[in-house]
Amino acid sequence: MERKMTTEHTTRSDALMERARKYIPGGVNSPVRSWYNVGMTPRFIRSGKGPYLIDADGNEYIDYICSWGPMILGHGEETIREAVIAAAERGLSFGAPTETEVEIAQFMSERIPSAEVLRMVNSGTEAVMSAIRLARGFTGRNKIIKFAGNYHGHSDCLLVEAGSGLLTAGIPGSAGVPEGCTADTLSAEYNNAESVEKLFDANPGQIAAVIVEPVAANMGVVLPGEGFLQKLRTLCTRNQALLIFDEVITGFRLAFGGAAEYFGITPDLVTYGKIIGGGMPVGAYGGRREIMEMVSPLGPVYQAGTLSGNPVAMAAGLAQLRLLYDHKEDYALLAEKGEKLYGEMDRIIKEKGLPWQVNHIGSLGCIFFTGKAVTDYRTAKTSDTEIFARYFRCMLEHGIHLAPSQFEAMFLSLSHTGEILEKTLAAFKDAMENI
Ligand code: KE4
Repeated sequence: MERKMTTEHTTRSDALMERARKYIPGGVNSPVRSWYNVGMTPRFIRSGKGPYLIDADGNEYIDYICSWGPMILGHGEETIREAVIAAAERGLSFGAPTETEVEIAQFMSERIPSAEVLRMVNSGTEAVMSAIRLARGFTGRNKIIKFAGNYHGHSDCLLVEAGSGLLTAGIPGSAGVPEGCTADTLSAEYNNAESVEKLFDANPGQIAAVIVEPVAANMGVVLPGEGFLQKLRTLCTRNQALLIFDEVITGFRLAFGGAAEYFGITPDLVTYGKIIGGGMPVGAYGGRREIMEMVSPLGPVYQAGTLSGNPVAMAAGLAQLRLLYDHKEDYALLAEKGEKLYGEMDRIIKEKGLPWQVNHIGSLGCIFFTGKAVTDYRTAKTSDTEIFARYFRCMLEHGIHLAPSQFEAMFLSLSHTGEILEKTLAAFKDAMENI
């Protein structure tokens, strides 16, 4: 398709962005969509189908954001669409329990060992915020350990050396968060279990939980080193603290049972988002019954939400989870696609004698423009974000829609065929020769 865009801006996206900036901060409803750090106007998307997005000017892109993870089956999946329409025809929201909420909770509980009981919320942020409050309520302790470069949504106490949009903007925290909110948040080094042990030793009997992205995907993609997650499991058990797996990205992506299944580690609490909503706003947190029964109305840990368990959102999420469960062999297919795409990217880099790094696992991956192996926040930050911006712009010229930040992931879907991957690799090869 002939590309109808200027070297700098697409006409309608440009006009829409100018209008948007009048009414929405930075013209976007989530900072990382602003494309500020790559110096371009974001493409306003009109529609999506499979691996493709169509922008406001009718340009077509191969999409590797996939709504930041939810669209693991590709855009516009028919079964999910039909489920949403059928649910919407019965009404959008009742503020009362519905059968679909029971169905999705039972479906997940019966298949996810670490989520015997679950509570639905409306975002990953809400899921993590609630899980932290629950861990504190259950243990009677206040301190939590998180990892530099991990991002768990934007609740106050977790905006400490966070990843994703904060790392993109080069800010470790946020204005408006009083010191009191983060005073009990301790920051450890990803892939350094000793840094966690030291915090436990320095704060005996005070740490409620350790929260971790079992595969970090908000400082770019950083894999857990051999034994790292197991050591966290051991340290939490030894210190009567809860291990929280933030599986908002990895949940139902690395395996149907997420990173917990993939690495064979059982967390005490798990948080979900993205894929469990099938593209609709859904988050959830879950754990064993004795912990989850601390949550209101049963217990003293309060948490609530007007649209939690929204029937239309539940229908979308349940439809997607059922498809993933019924075709679990597709996880091997996703991994094959990942191996082909990211493995070939790595081969091209090496063939050209470039120092860049490709980290990947399953359908998640990313390129770091640094010569250092990227294993944590410190090494991720050695990446050259200017080269990333040039890479991003070159791939966009080839019609490849990437996350607009060095510190995000590429998301593959089942709809990314071999031909799509070949086109992407051809664009990547050109980018490696010309940025
Ligand atoms: P949401 O509140 O954005 O649904 O989820 C927060 C969250 C929690 N935990 C993890 C591991 C996450 O990755 C996220 C959100 N992910 C980012 C992408 N890196 C969302 C994109 C955005 O902020 O627009």
